[in-house]
Amino acid sequence: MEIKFNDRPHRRLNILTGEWVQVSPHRTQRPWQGQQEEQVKDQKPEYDEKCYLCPGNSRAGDAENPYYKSTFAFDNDFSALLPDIDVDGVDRDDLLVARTEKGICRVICFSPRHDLTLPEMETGQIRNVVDLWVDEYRELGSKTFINYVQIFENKGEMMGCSNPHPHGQIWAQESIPEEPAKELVQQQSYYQKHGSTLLGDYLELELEKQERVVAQNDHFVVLVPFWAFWPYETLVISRRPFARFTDMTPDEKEGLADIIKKITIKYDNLFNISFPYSAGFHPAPTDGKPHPEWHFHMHFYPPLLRSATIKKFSVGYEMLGNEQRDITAEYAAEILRDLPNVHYKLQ
Ligand code: H2U
Ligand code: ZN
Repeated sequence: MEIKFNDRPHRRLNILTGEWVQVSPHRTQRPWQGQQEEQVKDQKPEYDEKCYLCPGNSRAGDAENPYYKSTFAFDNDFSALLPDIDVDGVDRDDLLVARTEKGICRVICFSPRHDLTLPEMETGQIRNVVDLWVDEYRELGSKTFINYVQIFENKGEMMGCSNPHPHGQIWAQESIPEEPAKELVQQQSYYQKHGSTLLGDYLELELEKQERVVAQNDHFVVLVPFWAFWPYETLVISRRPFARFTDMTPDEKEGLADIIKKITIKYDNLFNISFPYSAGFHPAPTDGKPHPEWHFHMHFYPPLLRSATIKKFSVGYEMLGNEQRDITAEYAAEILRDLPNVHYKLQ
């Protein structure tokens, strides 16, 4: 079953959220310009005395970082969520509705080195980050008031990242946030109907077709989803349908580190820059339910469009009407797939 209207405006269904994306491929008939930036030699030092994440430095308040050698996690000094608040709520005639929300925010340093990013770290070092994510998911998720553990990374100033030191964040909270909540509904209804996971069956189809697959290893596949919204959006799907960070075998943890390295190298090689994105995991909720429907995956949402400086703006029609994209998912996948697997700084 092929799309016969790939040169015409059409809509594609995001099966994970149940929302439609408008695709307008006829607007980009122009060929890929391959526009790459001058290779700017990064001037960042291995250690920055002014960085609040570097080993031994002080942070907001009077907290001080240890001289960590691998990874390091701490409670966010400006946590958006707090664990110790009294439960309260209002509902004024279905018109003014609110309730308190408990949670914990953490910051995760990926490396003591100020000048590295995930694609430039060794797979073994990324594996240490994977192990930390697993530990944090287990520990935070085991608290009775934590029903979802959202692990993510904002990379690059364009994404509002405040510091180049390689780091990510975790927001763990009582409610299941909106995005995973939509995915829960979609995955549950598919599982009830078909008896298999939505992403497992989707992955099988994509592996048959190959046209949207970007890279893979024995345990994970990274592809541009059929319904991608961001120009170079990708989805990392586990081959085995498991639900949680804590379900991963040692080999799968290794595989996750490897696939993260693979896709982030390709991203950096797209414009020969440290490629900005927001990325994060969608594991099953930690609400004590079994979640046989849930299929572990990771999203990469990069904002860049045609060059290192041209950003896709999600405004106008997108704010008021519908998400929309020009280049097709297939086209983006082809570009990413063909990029070198060696980081441009090492080429
Ligand atoms: P970004 O990933 O968006 O750059 O955020 C970094 C986080 O680090 C941010 O949430 C926290 C901020 O609250 N932070 C500390 O916890 N301590 C500090 O001393 C500075 C920043
Ligand atoms: Zn630093």
